[in-house]
Amino acid sequence: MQGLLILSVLLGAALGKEDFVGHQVLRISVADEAQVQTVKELEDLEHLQLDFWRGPAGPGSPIDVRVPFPSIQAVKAFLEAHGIRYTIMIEDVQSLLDEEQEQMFASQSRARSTNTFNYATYHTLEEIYDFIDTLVAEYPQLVSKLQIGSSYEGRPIYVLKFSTGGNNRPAIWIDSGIHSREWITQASGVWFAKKITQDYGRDRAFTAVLDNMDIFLEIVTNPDGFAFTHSKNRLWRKTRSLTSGSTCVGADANRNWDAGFGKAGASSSPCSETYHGKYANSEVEVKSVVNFVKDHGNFKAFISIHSYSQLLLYPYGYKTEAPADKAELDQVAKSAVEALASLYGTKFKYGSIITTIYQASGGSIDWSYNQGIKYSFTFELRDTGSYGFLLPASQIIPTAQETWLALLTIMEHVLNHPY
Ligand code: 0X9
Ligand code: ZN
Repeated sequence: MQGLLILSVLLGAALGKEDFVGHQVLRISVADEAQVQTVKELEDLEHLQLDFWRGPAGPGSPIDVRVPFPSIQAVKAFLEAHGIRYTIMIEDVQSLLDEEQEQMFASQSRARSTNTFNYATYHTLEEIYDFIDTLVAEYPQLVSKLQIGSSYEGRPIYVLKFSTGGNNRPAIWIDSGIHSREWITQASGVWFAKKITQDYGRDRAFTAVLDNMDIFLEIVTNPDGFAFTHSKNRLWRKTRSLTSGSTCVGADANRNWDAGFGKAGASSSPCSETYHGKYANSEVEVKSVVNFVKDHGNFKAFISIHSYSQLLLYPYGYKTEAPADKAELDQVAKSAVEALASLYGTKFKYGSIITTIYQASGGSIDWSYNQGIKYSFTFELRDTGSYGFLLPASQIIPTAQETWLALLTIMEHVLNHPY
């Protein structure tokens, strides 16, 4: 095992991957609004190169931030000087990355069928695209692959269509991986795809869903970013588009939708992790979904899967006004998180984006909701910060299983409440 670890570290270095040696993830506990503002001052100091994994939101909600080794002393001194409490959540980010690489390396094998595919490890883009083709070949009556566009760097963007017939049936949209570093989401997407083929005709409730509705699943919504997380920087979040006049790459694809675009809760700086992009739909990965969903015209639910924090959220993110369907969405969310918790006891909070986390403008589910797709939800999967985006592969299957119960709850509700 030690040998494998050394090998993977050397390999990372040889391939010119960004290293995170000595980087820590701090959890900052902010007591009041003044402390929130103080932490936001830190966010504006670009030379510190801080990477906010969670928040800042309001007083009482924890802020998780990755601090590069050279900034650690300064950040800790700043927090202490202001009387702001913090704990170390991750001592050394690189050691988690090394373990992840080692785990992937130890379990690698080319699956010839989706039965022998290893759902309990993380996979590359190529492996996921191979999986998609294998699944389609195995279940041609149930699954087909649609290419809805090409990424900025020219990779195909695929959506899996699960359908038992009919003509443009009411449909459920599910996307994962719009933020490329949220690896648990693409891994869960792969598991959902297999689950659908297994449960159709066997699970009574799910069979009713698929007998009446189609499901469209976009597993890798940001393929350029995902490829980059494997080749160069495990913690890449944005797209990989170039911005003229800036050396910084990419836009936040969950700030680029035409819903409160450019309002508070997104950044106009191309170097920010929440850069909204040049204009709404400037990112082809967003525009491809927008075109597809509009052309289809019969989506009844739109579900975007993110990580982490264990939340189930509904609109809005860009404004405080409650959506017209708030009472119903809240009820559905409550039932969904109860179903989720029933399997392993994992607790999710639920509510609107802006009241539960923070103001976020240009988000996908605000757009879909404003398009008239009533059942618009965002999940933030495991965990609550012990590993954050670096969730161990041993949690992939349990995470996907519990999330599926919540998805099923939503889908059944959609089926039983036609509109
Ligand atoms: O900030 C985000 O985009 C999401 N959190 S994440 O840590 N995964 O980046 C929250 C998404 C809220 N949803 C929308 N604004 N649609
Ligand atoms: Zn995300």
